[in-house]
Amino acid sequence: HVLLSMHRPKLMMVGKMLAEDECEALIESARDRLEPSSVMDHKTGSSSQSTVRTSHGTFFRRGETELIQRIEQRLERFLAWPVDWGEGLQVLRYGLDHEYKPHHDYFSHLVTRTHAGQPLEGASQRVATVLLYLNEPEEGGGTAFTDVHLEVAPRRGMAVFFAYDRPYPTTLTRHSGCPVLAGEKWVATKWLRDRRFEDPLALPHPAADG
Ligand code: PD2
Ligand code: ZN
Repeated sequence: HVLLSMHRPKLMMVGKMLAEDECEALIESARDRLEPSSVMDHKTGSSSQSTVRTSHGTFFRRGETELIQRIEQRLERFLAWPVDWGEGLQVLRYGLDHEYKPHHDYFSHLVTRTHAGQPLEGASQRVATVLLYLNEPEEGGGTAFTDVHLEVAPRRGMAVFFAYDRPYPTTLTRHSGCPVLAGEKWVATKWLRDRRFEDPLALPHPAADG
């Protein structure tokens, strides 16, 4: 159900990516484990809370539940991107006036390269984002692509996919989560990497000798 597709920025809106009951179940599985969202400092790579992003959220491990496995497999088929080249799903709740101010999702070169400009060993880069809308706020809460003056209305089960092949503003992927003006907004984010990504939340592998 591709509803809109464009090249600059590389962006797609897709209807019916999730079923109603999947949206509901994802919200319920996240509700009791939400924490204030944080943002990354592009100079140091460390995360902290900020007025840039006032939502609450939680990360799921890749494949953490049967539902998450099903969603990740669907995204893998649809996007032709391996599950283990993606971060775990993050579920976010925005209450009244909560927002995510304009930003890019890729990491600055400052955190993925050494001072000499060499790639940091093992550091993968984000190259695409999938947003999955889990409900519909009464007012506000759209996702705005500020370079091209496009605003996407959150519709339950709909996905927005956008890709940035380089960590540069010329990808035109600067975007924001607009403030929620009435009701609440639930959304899930999946960030895709340019190579296999070790999930930091992954459970340790059982020892080979048991
Ligand atoms: O919730 C959103 O609409 C939104 C907007 C911008 C989410 C993100 N960025 C994100 O999670 O990166
Ligand atoms: Zn974003």
